[in-house]
Amino acid sequence: QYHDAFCDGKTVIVHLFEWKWSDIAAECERFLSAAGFCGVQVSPPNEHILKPDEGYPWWERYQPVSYKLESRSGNEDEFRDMVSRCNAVGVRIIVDVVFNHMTGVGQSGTGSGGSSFDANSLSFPGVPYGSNDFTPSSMCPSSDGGIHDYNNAEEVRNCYLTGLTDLYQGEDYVRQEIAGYLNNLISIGVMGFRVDASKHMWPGDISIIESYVNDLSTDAGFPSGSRPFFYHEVIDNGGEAISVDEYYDLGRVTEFRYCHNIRTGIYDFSQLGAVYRPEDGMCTYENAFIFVDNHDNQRSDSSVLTYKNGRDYSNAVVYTLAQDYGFARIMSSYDFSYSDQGPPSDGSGNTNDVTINADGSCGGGWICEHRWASISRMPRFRNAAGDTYKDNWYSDGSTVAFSRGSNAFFAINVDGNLNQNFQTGMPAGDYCDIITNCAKTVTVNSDGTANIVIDSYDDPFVAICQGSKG
Ligand code: LM2
Ligand code: CA
Repeated sequence: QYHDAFCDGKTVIVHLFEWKWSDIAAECERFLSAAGFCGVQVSPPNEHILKPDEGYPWWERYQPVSYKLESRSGNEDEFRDMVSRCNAVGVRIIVDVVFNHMTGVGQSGTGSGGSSFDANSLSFPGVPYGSNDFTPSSMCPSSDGGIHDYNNAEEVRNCYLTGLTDLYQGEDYVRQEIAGYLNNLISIGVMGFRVDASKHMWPGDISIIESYVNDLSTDAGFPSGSRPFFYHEVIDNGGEAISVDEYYDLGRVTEFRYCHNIRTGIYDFSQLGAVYRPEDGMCTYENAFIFVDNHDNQRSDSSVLTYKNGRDYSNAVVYTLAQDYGFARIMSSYDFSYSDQGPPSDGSGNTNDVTINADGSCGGGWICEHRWASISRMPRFRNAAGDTYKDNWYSDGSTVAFSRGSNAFFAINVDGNLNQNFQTGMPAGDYCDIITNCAKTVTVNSDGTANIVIDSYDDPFVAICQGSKG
């Protein structure tokens, strides 16, 4: 319950950060469906603040004004069109939902959907929320009402996160309003939710909200009785009051330690086998939600790999999709030179269309990591590997190789110069290497061994799987 995506065995999602609904609909049809993607995480679709004086920063979207579907990515009609067109080609929509808070204190005016609001009087008539719907200051232990002490769970959950007016999910009216927003999205046909700032909400309150949420829409093609797929954003690097395991009953949980461990492994292959460290309290296999970087840490944490790292980054994403731990999300970014910078736009806050070049790459400032050649082919591998575990593990410091049950085999080599026999665990036959789009063939012998050649430094992998037989 809540832990599974309903994607006919497809297992990889992509975050099309700040894309417009019209572009996402087109991307489902022209690329994601054929590439084997399960779904898309979309930016918050609800009404948000506008900050023209600060150049329309991306984080406007994390300051809700109402639950009207009117945002920088498009209006409600465009959102509905996206959901139905993506569903029609078997690509599901997962919505980033922000309900720990509304706007920051001091903000007032009119939101992206035309609703007025005034955070000073805790007035959000577009929902409507009023002053009784925010966490009473008596429940926040810090002297100024903000969160400072991450060793105090009451403070983390009852005080204001960077000055954002904190909704009181302990109150039934607030739970009903939040569930109403989620149910509206479900009725439109989405598959699930990325819950923003779950660390800052009580698991017991989230559990009640989830219990108010309907099953997925059978009109949208989901099996009757399917529960929405939830994953919760909980930043737990160890050593704080709040840990990921408190959220296991509520869905999957983001595992930020994976971001650091995969970077360590890419720079030191002897560490690649240890991207999951249970001794650190990392999410279990069934609960983990993993990614190489996300929209926050790609701009705030220099100890994660991002698109700016080029080949090291694609190595990290490809390895992430090959290995067996966690439910995986690919980040798809726009280029930025400073952390607040919004998406490519016309300067009046209107986001530009995504441009697709003749060679399939993106232009106009859109990075489209999910279209990088080697990355784009790996959903097919991960889907074929299914829920099999790593087997036939081989590591010598410059090469790591493993099978996924008898479904798939993967090798990565640090110097792009490998010619060696491996046990692949797979049935005999000729398989096409999906990384080279079948330019290379791997012959698996009757004893499961195969000669593996890697001679590319740019794409230093071999990946074969069931269904890639030549
Ligand atoms: C998240 N997960 O828990 C999001 O992934 C993250 O992107 C959000 O922060 C955060 N929680 C709140 O939803 C971003 C951004 C912040 C920004 C907030 C709200 O990283 O910098 O804060 O969204 O827009 C901004 C200002 C900050 C100000 C605050 C309130 O940067 O200086 O604090 O608004 O006005 C006074
Ligand atoms: Ca809170």
